[in-house]
Amino acid sequence: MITLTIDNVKTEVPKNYTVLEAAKTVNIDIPTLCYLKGINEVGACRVCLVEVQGFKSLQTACVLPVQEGMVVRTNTQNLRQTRREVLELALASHNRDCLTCNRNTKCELQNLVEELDIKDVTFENRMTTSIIDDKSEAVVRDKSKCILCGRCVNVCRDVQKVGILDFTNRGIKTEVSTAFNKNLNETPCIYCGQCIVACPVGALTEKEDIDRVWAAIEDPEVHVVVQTAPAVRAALGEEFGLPIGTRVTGKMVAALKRLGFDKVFDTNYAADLTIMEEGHEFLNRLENNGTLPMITSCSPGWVRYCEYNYPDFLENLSTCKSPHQMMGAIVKSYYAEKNNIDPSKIFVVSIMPCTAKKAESNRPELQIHGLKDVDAVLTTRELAKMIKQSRLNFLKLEDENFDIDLGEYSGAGVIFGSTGGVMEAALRTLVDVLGTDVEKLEFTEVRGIEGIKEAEINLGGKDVKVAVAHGTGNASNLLEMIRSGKKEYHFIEIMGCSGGCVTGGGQPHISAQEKMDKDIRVLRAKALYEEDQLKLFRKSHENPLIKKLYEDYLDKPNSHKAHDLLHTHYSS
Ligand code: HC0
Ligand code: SF4
Repeated sequence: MITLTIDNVKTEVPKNYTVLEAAKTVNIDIPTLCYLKGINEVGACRVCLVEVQGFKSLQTACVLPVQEGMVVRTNTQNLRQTRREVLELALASHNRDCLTCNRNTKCELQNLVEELDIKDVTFENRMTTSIIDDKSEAVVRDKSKCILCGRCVNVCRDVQKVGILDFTNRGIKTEVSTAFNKNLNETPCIYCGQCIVACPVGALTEKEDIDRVWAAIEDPEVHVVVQTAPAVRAALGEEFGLPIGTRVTGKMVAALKRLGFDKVFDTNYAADLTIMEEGHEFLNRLENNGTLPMITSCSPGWVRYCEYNYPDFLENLSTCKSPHQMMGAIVKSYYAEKNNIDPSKIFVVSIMPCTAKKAESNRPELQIHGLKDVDAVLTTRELAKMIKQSRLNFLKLEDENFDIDLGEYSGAGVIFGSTGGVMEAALRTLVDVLGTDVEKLEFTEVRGIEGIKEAEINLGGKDVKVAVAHGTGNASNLLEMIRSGKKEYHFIEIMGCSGGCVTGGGQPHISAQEKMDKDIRVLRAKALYEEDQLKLFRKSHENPLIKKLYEDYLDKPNSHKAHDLLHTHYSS
């Protein structure tokens, strides 16, 4: 341990701490801008400057290791003035259309400007017009807002192992760009949106689709059905000031009904359906020498990653459509027929924690009878905007239930939103179907935030090896081990984002300062595991509405009709 003094307060910290981390232990929040814990610790922006006794120059706290007897000052007139100058320089090359910016009131730069009470910028602004790439279906970049912090570069390269973004040019011409300055849609970007989540300002945002959804709602000819992904309920409340990971399922449903959607269904229902289809597909592969390991295919960021980087594993992907696409297909077939509604007059909206789902819904193979399964995808953040536009008092809304037609779901469906959840849901059903270890309900071996998790489960007398990876960087590590023969598995869950959908690219923004001492992956996942415990049915195959769907319409899992509606293929 190391003892040091920060602003006259003595503290003892582990010797691998930085001054920034040490200050936290005595409740001193040194301001930061480029810093993002574990991802971008580079001391580039120089907002975290501190004075250290014995050093002539100011030091950057985020990369400065603690030393025995160190004496640090974090809050002097000199430091406040220097930080102001550093920020003024950043503002001189930042398009300051704050009032109409997507990140207005949620911008880490704006917050610092307010804190340091900057009233004027000494330097001339050389960035007054937007430089926008909005060609992709999911992610929009505005270079005129970029402050060169490097967070997006590092998350894309090191966490996701995609490497679309990097610094180019030198000096005043430095910018973050793609190779050859191409638009994102001309690169192997997987649209995971992790760069959006990392960005402290409005340089990266999702491609919004709110107006098209409002137009559908207001069209009396159109029957508008909305569905919500598992992870949305664990984060939407944050947009209304609730603590991270507060579960707001009932309020979310009430809000959607007030917004004017004709039906409010839950993607969890379709998650249960996915388990029926995917579970049986797995058994089929296992019993008939099919391609193994079978790998889940419900995360479109991961599917794109596989298509671009590991085409030799495409055969391993489950042929199941992702749950929200299955829901769209069921709404435009079974539900439409049952309720005598012309499917061409149905508009399906998915509320997702994910930006890649926007592009997924446009894939030409994800259609039924020439109609898209899903017509529009909005992120959790976009839903919050619609609620705010409607001036609903979200916090005062009384809880309401999903519409019963396609709104019942099991606890297994809920946990899909966290890493390991799809695997656990599948195992709950597989052990029941195969008659082994039927008492086992919670598979904690596949829970948690370790990058790659493994378990061995006895299914009908056979030891089945499963693995779970989250974040495409971890997925890549796992696939490399399989390729080289170091590891062998039967069944694998891969989610494109670290933590699974709860930390998808469309979830509410949390500042880097808050992320320093909270793991939002854990807090939001907890909300889902709590909802699982509250459910009457906790296994997908026990969902009475899913049983009825097979009895009335699909016959049995993987039937001809189920294949037509619920399965797909991939392309390299
Ligand atoms: Fe997910 Fe899903 S769990 S991908 O993360 O499988 O986005 O929440 O909706 O479709 O159900 C996202 C979340 C979903 C789908 C489900 C799956
Ligand atoms: Fe990289 Fe994902 Fe951002 Fe694309 S969306 S640039 S893959 S982090």
